[in-house]
Amino acid sequence: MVSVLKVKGISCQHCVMSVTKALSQLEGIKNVQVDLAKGEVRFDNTKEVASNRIEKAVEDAGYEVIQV
Ligand SMILES: [Cu+2]
Repeated sequence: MVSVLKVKGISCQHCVMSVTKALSQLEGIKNVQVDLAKGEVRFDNTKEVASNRIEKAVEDAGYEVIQV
């Protein structure tokens, strides 16, 4: 299942790396791709990881999920 999130605060390549790393560490999340211009994060959610866990990972990295 491909999921797309809108994430607030992604402003440079460093942010892209941080968010990618944070999400990639969750078991079941694969192929994380961040669109810097749109502030969109796409990934394969292979184990139907709960959205609150995904949001928490993003928030722990210092960003905010504004739309799931
Ligand atoms: Cu940045």
